[in-house]
Amino acid sequence: MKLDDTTDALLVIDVQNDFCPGGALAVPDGDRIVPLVNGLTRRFAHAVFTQDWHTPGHASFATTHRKSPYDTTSLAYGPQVLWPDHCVQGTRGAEFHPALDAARAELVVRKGFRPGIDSYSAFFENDQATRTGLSGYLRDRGFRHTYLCGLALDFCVKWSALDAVREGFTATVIEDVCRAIDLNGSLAAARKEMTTAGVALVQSASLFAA
Ligand code: VGL
Ligand code: ZN
Repeated sequence: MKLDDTTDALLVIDVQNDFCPGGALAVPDGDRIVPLVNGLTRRFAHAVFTQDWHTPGHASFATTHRKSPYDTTSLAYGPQVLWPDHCVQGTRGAEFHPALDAARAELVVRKGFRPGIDSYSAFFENDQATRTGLSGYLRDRGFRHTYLCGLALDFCVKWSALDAVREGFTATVIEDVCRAIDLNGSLAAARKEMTTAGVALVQSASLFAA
């Protein structure tokens, strides 16, 4: 596979303390990808990072509904998994992992800051209608191909990849530079959904093979 510096953008999804071991919504081995992400940001000419950025008492938090984490509830836009409180604006948990080289980010997209709407995707909030502005940004800059890595593969990375395709970009998920939550088979389901939608799943080594 050959990368093109003018049309290809790396999307680094939610590599934040709360998604790493010790964090509020820790993804198993989430921190293990950090050196690999740093390697990718040096190989790609352009990178956009996302940051899950919730208000206190956010509608996606179980505590807000006096329910248990990982229960499902119904919000105005449909079913919503309820999460432990995580990535609250301005907290340490919401910061990027300290070893992540975020200096290479040309744009940081914050998402999930509307108190009543969750936002897994870097492109649309979970109502599937409210835009983050990322499509317009990528188009304005002439990018056509997105390459995704980060946390979590079966939630924010998946939703971002599906929306990238829906918005007319190609999407390639760099699987070994992701980790999954894997809630009730969500990882296998995510792989299937992405493949069906035309998202490519690759290993990082194949990107740079001669
Ligand atoms: C995420 C659940 C809730 C993610 C964010 O980054 O995958 N998952 N908020
Ligand atoms: Zn979240």
